Amino acid sequence: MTHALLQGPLVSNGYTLSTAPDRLGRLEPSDPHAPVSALREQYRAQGYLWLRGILNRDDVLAFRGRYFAALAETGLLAPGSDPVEGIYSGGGERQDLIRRAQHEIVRWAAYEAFCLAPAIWQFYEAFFGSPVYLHKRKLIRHVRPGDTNSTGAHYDLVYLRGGTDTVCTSWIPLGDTPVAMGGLIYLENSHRYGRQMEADFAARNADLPPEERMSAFNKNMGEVGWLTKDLPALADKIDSRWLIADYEAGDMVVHGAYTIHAATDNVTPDGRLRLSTDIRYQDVRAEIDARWSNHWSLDDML
Ligand SMILES: O=C(O)CCC(=O)C(=O)O
Repeated sequence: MTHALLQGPLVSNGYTLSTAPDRLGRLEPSDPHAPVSALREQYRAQGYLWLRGILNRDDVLAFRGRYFAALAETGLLAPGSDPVEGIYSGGGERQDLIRRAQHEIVRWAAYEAFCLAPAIWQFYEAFFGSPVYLHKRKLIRHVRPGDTNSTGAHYDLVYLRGGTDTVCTSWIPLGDTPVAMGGLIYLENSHRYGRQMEADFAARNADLPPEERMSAFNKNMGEVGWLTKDLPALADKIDSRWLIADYEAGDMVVHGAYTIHAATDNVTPDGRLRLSTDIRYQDVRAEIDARWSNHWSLDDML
């Protein structure tokens, strides 16, 4: 696969990210084979780990091919193209068929097996120092080139308040995902700020009935649980940098429940769809958010 280099500005939901060195930086890579004590320390300091090459590249690419092959009848892919490339048709795809296929894909044994790759659960088992639980609710998403809707700034505990705040998210690029394809970006050192924000929300949510209190969609929360779509303003507000990365198939980033992250638009000129999955792991003995015990569906309100 080729790497499309970034040729223009980085944009998210219509907001252009500043390229000033105090507003934009690069993710720090980690060696998945480093001693676990060093990885824990790096995670504690940074709020994330970018584990380069933790997964077998060929397995990841095979899964990318399998996903797009399953969408072959939807009109998403350029006619005659190889599913593993994931080249966008340019329009006219059937959203109803895509949704139906995605509901099926999150139930595939092959997807479950991918999420349970020994490299992943063994990493977490060492990292947590305990047996590991994988949440049943798992998300897989493709992003079309030219789509101007990207994930807004948020931290994950907003959606997982019914369980432990030591839960970790694995974001796995399913295919090479250079910056131009709009991979996940992190707000540097934001896990401390996220913790503070959650304490503020908890105070404001205190009078709500229990179910509403933990909802990402209650009256005190922003649009779909996001803090904002205006990524540059948030970086200014907390005087921080958005961290970007050229991800490769085989990489996995791990982030904590308070680490603020978002995504940028897929502006790759080569027409490739960004594909990724985001899935959650935790210590099996810690509190589990029961709302995540079902497969993802469009209307699950989480
Ligand atoms: O892939 C994305 O655009 C968002 C993923 C995300 O928010 C997460 O991994 O928690």
